[in-house]
Amino acid sequence: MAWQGLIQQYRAHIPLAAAAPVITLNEGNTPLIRADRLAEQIAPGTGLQLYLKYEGLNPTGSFKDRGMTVAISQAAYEGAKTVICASTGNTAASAAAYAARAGLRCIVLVPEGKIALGKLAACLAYGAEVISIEGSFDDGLRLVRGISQSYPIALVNSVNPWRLEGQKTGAFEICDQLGGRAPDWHCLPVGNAGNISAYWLGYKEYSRGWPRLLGGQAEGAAPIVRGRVIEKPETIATAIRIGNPARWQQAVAALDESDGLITDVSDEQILSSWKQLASLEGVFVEPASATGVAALQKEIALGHLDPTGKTIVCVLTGHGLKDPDTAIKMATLPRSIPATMEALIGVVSE
Ligand code: AN7
Repeated sequence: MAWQGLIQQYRAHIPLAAAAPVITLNEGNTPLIRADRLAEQIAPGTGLQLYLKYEGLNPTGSFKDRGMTVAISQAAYEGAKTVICASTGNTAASAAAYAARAGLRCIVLVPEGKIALGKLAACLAYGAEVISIEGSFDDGLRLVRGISQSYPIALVNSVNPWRLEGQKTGAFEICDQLGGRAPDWHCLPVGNAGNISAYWLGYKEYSRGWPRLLGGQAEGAAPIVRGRVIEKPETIATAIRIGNPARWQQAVAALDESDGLITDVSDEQILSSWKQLASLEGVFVEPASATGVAALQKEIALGHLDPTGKTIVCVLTGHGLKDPDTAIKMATLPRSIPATMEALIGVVSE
């Protein structure tokens, strides 16, 4: 049967009431792409089998749709009229889309000047009420947690357990796509730490084996790596510009249980992996999404992770078109030539 979204596919694993409406955009079922050229760059001659779980191909361009289909379905079932979230951008775009589909009012708080253009454009198009706050994501999360306690407004950040119920299905898909087994290592960016927590739930629940988790944080926004709140997080990877992750303890528990690692990578390392993904594999992601790959490269180089003969999955969390500004800033801009054959021949024969 045609794919109708992850609730339909995995309903037996998701504790939604039978009478709950299913608000879906047919999210999930994203490709697991073999990345041999990238593997050869980062671990030559080791037989590393590297795969990319391309979550940017979800309906609003990020992995957030997995959790949002469930959270908005549950909010609609509970009779909510308004949903709210704080966001670095992707949660906001996803909430806005699913809320539109469910006919709910949607309010999103974003950090002023620190949301990528594609995310803002999408939120506005979906008709969300976008509020720019003079502060960080962490300030926004504090505000929406407060307001949802005293007003009849459903909070759809990943502190909402229904979000994880949807996001854990990424682990189910990876196991299925690998022929019924978990990878040896599972690498991903860590911001508010919802996704790493959800993947670990998913692997445990699906029982096809357990990978070791490798989390990557940006150097200027690495509270879990440093073991302390970062008051003013900074990174070019604005999606993970988060200094006090809501699911911090759960992420640490998942890392411990999986015998995993968490490490920080510089913006330069993130952008280098971001560039390699596009130029070696044809996979265009937003910068934050390359953080898992950058963390993998770093840990292999340091000798903390032996890639020999291993199956390793990197989750690419958001699409490249989310952040066109960074892509253009990083690029050599197109050259201009006269519209003549002579000029073109001059270029191709250089
Ligand atoms: C592309 O949208 O927090 O560790 O408000 O957009 O589960 O937070 C985004 C997070 C990784 C980190 N990659 O995931 C938000 C938000 C991308 C992201 C993360 C985010 P979590």
